Amino acid sequence: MEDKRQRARVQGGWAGPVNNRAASRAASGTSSHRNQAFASTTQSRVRREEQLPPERQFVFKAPEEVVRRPPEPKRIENQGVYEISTSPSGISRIHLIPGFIDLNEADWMFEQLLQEIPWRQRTHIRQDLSYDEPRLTAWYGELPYTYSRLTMKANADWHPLLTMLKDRIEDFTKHSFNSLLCNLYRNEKDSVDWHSDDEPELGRNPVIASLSLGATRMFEMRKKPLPEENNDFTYVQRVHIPLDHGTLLMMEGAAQEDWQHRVPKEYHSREARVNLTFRTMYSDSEAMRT
Ligand SMILES: O=C(O)CCC(=O)C(=O)O
Repeated sequence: MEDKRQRARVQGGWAGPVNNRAASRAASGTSSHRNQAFASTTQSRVRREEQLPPERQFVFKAPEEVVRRPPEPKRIENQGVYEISTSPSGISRIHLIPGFIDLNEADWMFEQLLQEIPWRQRTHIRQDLSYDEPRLTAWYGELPYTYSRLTMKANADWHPLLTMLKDRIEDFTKHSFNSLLCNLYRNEKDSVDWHSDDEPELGRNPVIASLSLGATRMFEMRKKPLPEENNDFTYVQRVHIPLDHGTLLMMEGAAQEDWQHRVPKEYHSREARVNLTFRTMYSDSEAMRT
């Protein structure tokens, strides 16, 4: 037993008996003595292992480690229809149409919207603190629009260019819209934070048509985590879509129920960008039926 305790277990087999003279020289002597002692024990161990039948030789297997990594964001930049997920609430679909408005037209439309839309700065109140939204907005439609406890009074008089764009988008998409949220990002510091367009007045599975003019900005989407993830977004699926001058983006199906989106601030300077999101708003009782 004593002898056993003195021996070290090495790579699955018992090491040979310690060479006492070499060991005591190694303990008290110079480093070259110590190296010699180490070499001789290693050699005797290798010799011993060579003598073991293969089934008794130790084979090192690294433990299978479960490493969980956040998935790489999927980048969507080409024209097409993309099913970005199929559950838990059904199919979430993105339809991207770069160049929906050609560049020359997009240039004058952008200038006109910049000058002629009644852009307003809105203020939010969160935990009794008020702060300015990091962008300017305007709301068109028959009904006021409430989000983040802020109600926007509707502009009933649509600018003729907005009516023309609404008609063009309706023709192309075969969906009709009665409301429009206009966003003006003055520069790279303007943004919109993570949210879903899931207000009850939009009904279930709303179709949102979003037209971008001006500077290219990244539109980011992230999937809402399952309940067992306790609201932790670390490992959720992500989609990045660069939205440039004249691009139309459609979000459909469960894209609001199962996903959130944002336009983050940028670290490099950006010119202004106008974004128009066309939607359909229902009165309370209509929304209950959709
Ligand atoms: O500017 C954008 O592309 C997105 C705007 C947006 O998320 C919104 O109006 O709800």
